[in-house]
Amino acid sequence: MGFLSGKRILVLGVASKLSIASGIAAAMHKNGAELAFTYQNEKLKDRVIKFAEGWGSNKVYPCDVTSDLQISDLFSQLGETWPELDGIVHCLAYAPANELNGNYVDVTTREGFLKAHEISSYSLVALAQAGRELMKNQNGSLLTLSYLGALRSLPNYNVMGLAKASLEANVRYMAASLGPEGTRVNGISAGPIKTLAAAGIKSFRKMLVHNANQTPLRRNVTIEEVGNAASFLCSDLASGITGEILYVDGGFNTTAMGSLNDPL
Ligand code: NAD
Ligand code: 0WE
Repeated sequence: MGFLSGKRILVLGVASKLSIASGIAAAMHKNGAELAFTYQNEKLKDRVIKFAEGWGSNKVYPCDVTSDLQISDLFSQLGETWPELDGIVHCLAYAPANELNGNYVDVTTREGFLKAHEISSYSLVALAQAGRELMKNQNGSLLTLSYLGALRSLPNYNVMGLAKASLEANVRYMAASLGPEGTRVNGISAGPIKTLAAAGIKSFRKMLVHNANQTPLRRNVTIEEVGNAASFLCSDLASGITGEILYVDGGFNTTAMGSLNDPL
């Protein structure tokens, strides 16, 4: 009997075994949750079906969050076998690659700004609306993934930082909206982790080394560690927590000067 047993949780954002969503799914499965999954496009379908199997699930649905139709179909299909839903894990983001490289003011476009905000922030409230009836009055919770670039500037994160700032405000406004019907809304701000989304980023390896050296724990965090915190936030152990951003970053955000013992 795990602390998530009896909980039915929908996980969006599995793309590979390295995905933060995969770390979350593995931890939630271990702690007894029943899981369902979505995939962004046909290219990812078979892979996500295979991963889902490994976590004891045959519930796998398409959902590109830029499509209102796919979002509404997702919850009507899910509702056929799960009349109640206890959690939604939103583990996705996107900005055009060419806007995540270079001087922010130089590289940002209207189109890229809108796309980044649509996929990375608006989608959270869109999913909450569509899933609202299934989640009502059962102490369910929504969880999203953010990054410190929401609050502080750093090289190249650029328009994603603005989208994460919007996402974090979304968490607070949604917590206020959905609190009266018992639904909690939280975020995890994770330290940098090598995933597919990180693979395309110039100098990501260098950032990982710098980050580890400047972090109180002197290392980067893992998707397992994010998974454990996510499991807690979506469980009844966190029944008093909503509107919160929980840092799983080895303490990086709490320091002002990092470490002076930088071997770089
Ligand atoms: P990932 O590449 O494994 O996952 C990103 C996911 O976003 C993929 O599954 C992709 O299919 C999905 N996605 C993109 N556009 C979509 C759309 N239109 N519709 C549906 N899905 C879409 O990378 P990840 O690092 O695991 O990212 C997951 C989340 O974690 C993101 O919100 C990211 O910002 C956040 N995050 C990542 C890090 C890091 O360093 N990797 C740190 C903090 C927060
Ligand atoms: O949120 C993220 C990455 C999100 C992301 C990644 C990509 C790469 C591929 C969003 N959109 C895209 N679009 C693509 O085409 N992180 C927290 C990881 C990350 O990304 C960075 C970072 C860190 C940390 C980009 C620049 C600087 C730092």
